[in-house]
Amino acid sequence: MEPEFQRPFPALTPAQRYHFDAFGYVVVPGVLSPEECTAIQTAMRRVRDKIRARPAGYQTRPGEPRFISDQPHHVFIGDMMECDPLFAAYATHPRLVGMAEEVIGGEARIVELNAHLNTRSPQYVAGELPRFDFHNGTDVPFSSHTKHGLYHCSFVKTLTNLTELGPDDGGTVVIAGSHKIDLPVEEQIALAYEDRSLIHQVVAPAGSTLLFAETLIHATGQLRSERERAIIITGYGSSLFPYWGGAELTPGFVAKIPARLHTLYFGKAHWTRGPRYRRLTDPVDECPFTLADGWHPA
Ligand SMILES: O=C(O)CCC(=O)C(=O)O
Repeated sequence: MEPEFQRPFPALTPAQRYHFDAFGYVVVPGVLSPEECTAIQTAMRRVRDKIRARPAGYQTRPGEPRFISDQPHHVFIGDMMECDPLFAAYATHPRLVGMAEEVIGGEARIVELNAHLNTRSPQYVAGELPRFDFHNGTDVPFSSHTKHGLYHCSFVKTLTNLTELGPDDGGTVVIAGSHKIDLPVEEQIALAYEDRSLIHQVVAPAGSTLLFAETLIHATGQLRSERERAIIITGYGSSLFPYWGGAELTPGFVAKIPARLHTLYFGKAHWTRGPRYRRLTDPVDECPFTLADGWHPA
């Protein structure tokens, strides 16, 4: 019999869980090693260059990646699951799945996998207070619940920065605490611009993961430095969610997915969502998972 999908539970320390509950996000350092960050970044740049080299009018074939957005200073890559084994390994990284499940409060399925490579925008004006493209992915009353006093959200992202993020390097910005506030998003954004201490920005070493609830209002930060930012993001939903990350996976790829990952890739029907709940003081499961423990399709 095939072994079960081993992933940590709880995946966060009590302090990390408390931070997540208070602010709607937590930054977990050291999820990927420097070598893993370099390998994923190299694969992302290779994919970007390959897409850019396509002839005009190229029709993307099933299983091929595409740009969701293509600007000289910013590419947003979608449909990337099949084009490099490292991307699938990232989406199935046991520690990241464990973090997502802890927030969901049940089994996760992958709903999207994307990457961004960006440099300073040509619209950047030094000294001007930045405005951001703030949004959230789901609304508070529909996607939130609590258990044992802890907040859960049925749509979660694990966003890992593969490059160092200093204060000028465009780390993700969030409106802290907005994951629990059932008020119009536009009103909350206006208030955050009035009191910018509500806007938190990710400043973190490469290999850190921003784990956040998609009820949290967030945006790409303002990149002021000369550096390129590289991030990779998996969206996970409760197991009864559909996949909405672009084209369907190809039958050839689907045939290779091991049985232990079927719920993670395909979800499952009905409300049998595999509840997984912790209490705040439960200690973190310290089992050391690396990218090598993710699934690398041959
Ligand atoms: O670029 C970023 O830091 C944020 C990405 C984002 O907005 C998203 O994944 O929904």
